[in-house]
Amino acid sequence: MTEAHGLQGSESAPEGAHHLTEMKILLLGNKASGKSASIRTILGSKEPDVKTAQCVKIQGESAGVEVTVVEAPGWWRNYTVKDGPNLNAEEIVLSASLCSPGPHVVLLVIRLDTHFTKTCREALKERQGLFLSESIWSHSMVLFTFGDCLRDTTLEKHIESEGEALQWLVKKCGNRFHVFNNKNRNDSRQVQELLGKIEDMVKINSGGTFEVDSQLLQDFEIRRRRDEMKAMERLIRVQKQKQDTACRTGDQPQPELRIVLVGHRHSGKSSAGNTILGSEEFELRRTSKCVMKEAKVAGRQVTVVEAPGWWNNYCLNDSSKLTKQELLRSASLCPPGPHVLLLVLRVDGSFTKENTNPVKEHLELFGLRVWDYTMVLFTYGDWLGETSIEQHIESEGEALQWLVEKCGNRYHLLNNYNRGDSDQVTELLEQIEGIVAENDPQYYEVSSEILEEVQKGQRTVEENANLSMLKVMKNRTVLKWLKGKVQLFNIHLFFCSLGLFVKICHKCIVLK
Ligand SMILES: Nc1nc2c(ncn2[C@@H]2O[C@H](COP(=O)(O)OP(=O)(O)OP(=O)(O)O)[C@@H](O)[C@H]2O)c(=O)[nH]1
Ligand SMILES: [Mg+2]
Repeated sequence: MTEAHGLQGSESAPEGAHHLTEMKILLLGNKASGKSASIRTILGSKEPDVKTAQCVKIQGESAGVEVTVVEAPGWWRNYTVKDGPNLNAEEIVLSASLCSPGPHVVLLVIRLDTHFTKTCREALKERQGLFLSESIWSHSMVLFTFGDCLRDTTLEKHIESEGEALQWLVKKCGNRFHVFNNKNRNDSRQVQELLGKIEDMVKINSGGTFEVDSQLLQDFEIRRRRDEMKAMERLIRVQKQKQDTACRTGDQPQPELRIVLVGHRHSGKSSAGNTILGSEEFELRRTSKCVMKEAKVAGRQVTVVEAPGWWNNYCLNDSSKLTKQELLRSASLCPPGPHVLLLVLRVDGSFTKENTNPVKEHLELFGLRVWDYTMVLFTYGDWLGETSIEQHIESEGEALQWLVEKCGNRYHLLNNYNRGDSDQVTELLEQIEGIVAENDPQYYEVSSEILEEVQKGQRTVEENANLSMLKVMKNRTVLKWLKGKVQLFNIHLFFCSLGLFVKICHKCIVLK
């Protein structure tokens, strides 16, 4: 059984003696911190795990108390607000409006089994800061999850051993904390004790809830509605574009499609390649060279080339010669040229002004015409949940809108974790066929200058590799020769010493 601790210096209400008849709880925490599991523990429900992209409100009864629990979507544990998409920050603030007039408690959910670093603290502090009120801290409590990992130590000792970042947080929450073992849902005492601690806190706060500034909420709601409208307009525009091209092309699929995947590192290029081809063709590990795979997909012969990614935010000058060389080579690997370049971008991160130049510079290596053949391929569709990709584009702001427009308003969303959804691939292929129909020539022709540059670069790389190989071999021969010499010298030294030794012995015998 998990021991429940917390609220140092004050007794929590005894079991079953709750005075509040209604309790509003808001859960905040990074992704996979155990928010949904904790809600199931509180309400004794058994719903399966789903990733929460939007805030979720669940009502139920727990220990005789009417409980409203709201879960705000999480963030990557090391991501500051700026690193995450705007939608995530918006949802966090709007989550408070789901428990009007405000939550009695904000539970900051933290896993016990992973180190709580300073970066984690900053990320959490920034989310609390979104509500623009210091008073949120007097309504906050740390809820540790993974209580089963505590084993034979106490929570107090864990906090002590974790270091300054966690201690700061616990102190900021007025030393209020509690632990859940979400694997042991039958242990109702852990829930009883949590509700007791919340009641005690509410008493200290004179029964009040944490009320978010209504103007702030209103501003967010207005912004949300504006983005929803713009998202709808974009969607209508895209549908019209698709209808127009369908009219021109008919329903005939292209017999062959050639695709190049480009984007920054870890953007999901290999995973997207696998989703498109319908099997694990690409290894999910970094390669410094292009990889080409092909398969029959929905009646078409599809070739996919993955170009090595550049570091996010690296301008062209920062990228290595090899990366640039391979980027250019990717287009020549599917002769006579790719029908489309899919620029892979993740929807679980932000896309700001700082990201535009790196993307532009790397793409324009192919020449300015490249934009006619480029389409944005968003990955991590699972993180969007119910939110449409159009809403993500609108809420993310001008930089992403600029990029999408630069690609002629062509974009598609993939969830690489849902390989069973073949519709997402067929839709993508149809959209690529639309691009083929619009473009003349139908594929991106690699210009002779670029080809020449690629060949020249390749020759230089090969020459350099040969030179390095020769150098290594030469060094090895010299080393071998030196080793031989050292051995000879050692043998010589051995016999000299032996001679000396025999001479000394001889002298000693003579003297005796
Ligand atoms: N949840 C989720 N994870 C994804 C998705 N797509 C990719 N990933 C994960 O993101 C990580 C990076 O994916 P990769 O496909 O290797 O990315 P990449 O762009 O090929 O990476 P490099 O080749 O190293 O630049 C892997 O852990 C994938 O499992 C997605 O749609 N949803
Ligand atoms: Mg890859």
